[in-house]
Amino acid sequence: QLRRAVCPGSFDPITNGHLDIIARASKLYDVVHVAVMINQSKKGLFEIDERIDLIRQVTAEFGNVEVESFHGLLVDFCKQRDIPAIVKGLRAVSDFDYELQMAQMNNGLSGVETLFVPTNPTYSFLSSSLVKEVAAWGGDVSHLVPPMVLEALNERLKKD
Ligand code: COD
Repeated sequence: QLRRAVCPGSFDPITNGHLDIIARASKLYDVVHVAVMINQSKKGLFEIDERIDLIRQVTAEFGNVEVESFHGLLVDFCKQRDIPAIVKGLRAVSDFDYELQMAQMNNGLSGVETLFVPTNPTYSFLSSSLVKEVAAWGGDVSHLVPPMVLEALNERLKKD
């Protein structure tokens, strides 16, 4: 049986920090599912399909990453696909409180385990929202996102 894990998130858009965690998970598991979780109360910069498209392109080289969106609870995504493990990056203690709560809630709901991977220190300050804010004001984020994402950001921000 294939060993599966999920890397969930909003990925609006995917950054080098996300990509590092997905790459490391893809070495530990046979299949890594990337779940773009739909949050209707949060209007993103990128449409769900655009996020999926970018993630597919930048993870293609790993060879064992499957990308899809999901509307609902992460534990239901896991149940439907027989995924026993969630892999999350931890940036700093500021992530820990909330991540611990979610891990305990998810485990209590369905028995799914959460595994934390310490972020590459190069990316410990990195988030999609900071990338969007810096890029919107014309700051250089070329070292923080894959080239394809940089292009998509520039294209999107130019239109607004
Ligand atoms: N370095 C390392 N890892 C990183 C970095 C970085 N610089 N940035 C992000 N990450 C990792 C983290 O593990 C993070 O959790 C994940 O990538 C996703 O990040 P974002 O910002 O794209 O996504 P979030 O934080 O908005 O994602 C929250 C979820 C969508 C995972 C969560 O809300 C969820 O599971 N929602 C589904 C509904 C549900 O089940 N709710 C109940 C939860 S108990």
